Amino acid sequence: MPATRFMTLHRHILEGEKMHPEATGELSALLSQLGLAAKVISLEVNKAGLVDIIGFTGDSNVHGEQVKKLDIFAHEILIKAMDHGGHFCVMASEEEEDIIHIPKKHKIGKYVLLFDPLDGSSNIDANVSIGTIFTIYKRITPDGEPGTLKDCLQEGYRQVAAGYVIYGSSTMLVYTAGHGVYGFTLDPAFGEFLLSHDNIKIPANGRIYSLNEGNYLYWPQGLKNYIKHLQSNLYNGKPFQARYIGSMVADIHRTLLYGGIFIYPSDRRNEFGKLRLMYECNPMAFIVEAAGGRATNGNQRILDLKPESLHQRTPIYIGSPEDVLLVEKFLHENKSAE
Ligand code: P6P
Repeated sequence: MPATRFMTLHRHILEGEKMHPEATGELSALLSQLGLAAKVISLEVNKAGLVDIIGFTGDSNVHGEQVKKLDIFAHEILIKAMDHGGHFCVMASEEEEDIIHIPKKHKIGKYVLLFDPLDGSSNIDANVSIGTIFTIYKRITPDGEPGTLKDCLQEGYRQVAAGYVIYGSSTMLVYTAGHGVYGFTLDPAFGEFLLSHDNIKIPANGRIYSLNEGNYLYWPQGLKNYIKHLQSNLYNGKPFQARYIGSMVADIHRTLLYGGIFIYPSDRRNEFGKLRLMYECNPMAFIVEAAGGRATNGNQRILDLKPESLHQRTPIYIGSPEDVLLVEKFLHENKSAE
């Protein structure tokens, strides 16, 4: 029986804590709580396709409960699951313009939680994989006080843990607490996340490039040259492969496991690209770097970017280190051509 056969998420987090004396039980508790929220969201996401079939009216279901948009549902589940455990001093969500305060009746903790509750949810009707992305920081304002925006706007290298849940052919939770990247697959029979991908390492390079080529006209010249370079050459004697799901969690999950590069660039229409720094690019960069990969905005390491606002966007080039370094070379060589 493989050693990891019944390594649950909760047990793995506890074991991880034993290896790092500086860790407190708190991180384990809140990561396990996130796993619980993921199970609840997974249940709802997986039956979303049935909404029309089982007679939900779209506004309220057969039980008279209001059927919410899935991303609002996921947002509310995460808040309900995480706001009372006494772990956090403040939270922030892609679905909420401002920071989310911990209700006065709950104990205030020393951590900060930022999340994108359901990234790619516009794909749900086509049954395309979507995901939840989360990141955890330690607060930097005095303990005991309500957390502030300052606690939320920390550079990515200060993350304590980060992870994502991908709701696909199976539901997987991938996380890092800075010491390796671990993937857990939800076993619906047990209702447990079981370790399925131990200590994930991204390949040094890969055959797959992933970006929305529909925006070619607006790309920087260096990126056009890079993609043409890939299309004019072979990878170990075979053509490169273009794969683009249009769901960041799914595209980066594939990149993490198979290698290659995911790109959402700035372009002539969007100076900072589309993806959000604080709760999309930073957590993904933290995970990919922990797996031996690289993540930059074309010039600077994503994790070193100084945040200015909660929902700011950043271009992102992320994946196998050799592939990210190569696209950066093309971008730098053509900087003057912009
Ligand atoms: P485009 C989904 O809407 C999302 O926010 C990310 O998950 C995904 O990577 C990106 O947008 C896709 O954007 O412009 O290619 O449709």
